[in-house]
Amino acid sequence: MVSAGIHLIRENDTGTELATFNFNMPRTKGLKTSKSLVAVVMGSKSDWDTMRAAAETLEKFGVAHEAQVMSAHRTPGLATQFAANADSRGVEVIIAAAGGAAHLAGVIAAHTTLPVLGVPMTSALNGLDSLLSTVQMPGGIPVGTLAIGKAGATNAALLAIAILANSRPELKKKLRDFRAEQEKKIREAKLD
Ligand code: AIR
Repeated sequence: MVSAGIHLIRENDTGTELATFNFNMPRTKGLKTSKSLVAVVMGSKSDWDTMRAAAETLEKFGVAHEAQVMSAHRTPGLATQFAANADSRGVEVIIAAAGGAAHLAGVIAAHTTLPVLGVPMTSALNGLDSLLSTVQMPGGIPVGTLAIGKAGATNAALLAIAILANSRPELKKKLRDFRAEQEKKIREAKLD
């Protein structure tokens, strides 16, 4: 058994397929293959409460994605294997979240040329350790680092969508509509 959660939304010829696999599932066949465009990975199941916001945002935009637990320290082989295989599986953007000594995004980035977006998780040090561990990459191996916590999770998904939207006009339209709706809500906000 592994402590992992996989939440897959796939696009196929007939539309969008959603499959959610429970945590603590038996893993006997190695890495799952899928047509996910965005892969969301996180260092611990305890990060999922925050990273759910990334998955939900991708879901809202109808972007095929998957989510999985892996750790740069606790499952280093899985993290490197995942990163090395992601490109050939059709993944176009990886979102990697971790807290504390947050090395997951950096390790993933070291093993792929796909864009890697890092999300620092809150921690015993309020996420500052996670932020610095994720953002301070040596020149040559970039990690695009977002804000600490839920805002970072949501924005990582929006940034992944923006990257994908460069070659997908329908996604660009959805992003523009989202911004317009957001602006409308704020303009119409009434205070007590
Ligand atoms: N973590 C897991 N492996 C390496 C790191 N840095 C992080 C997780 C989580 C934190 O450690 O990303 O934010 C605490 O994990 P846990 O499993 O103890 O709750």
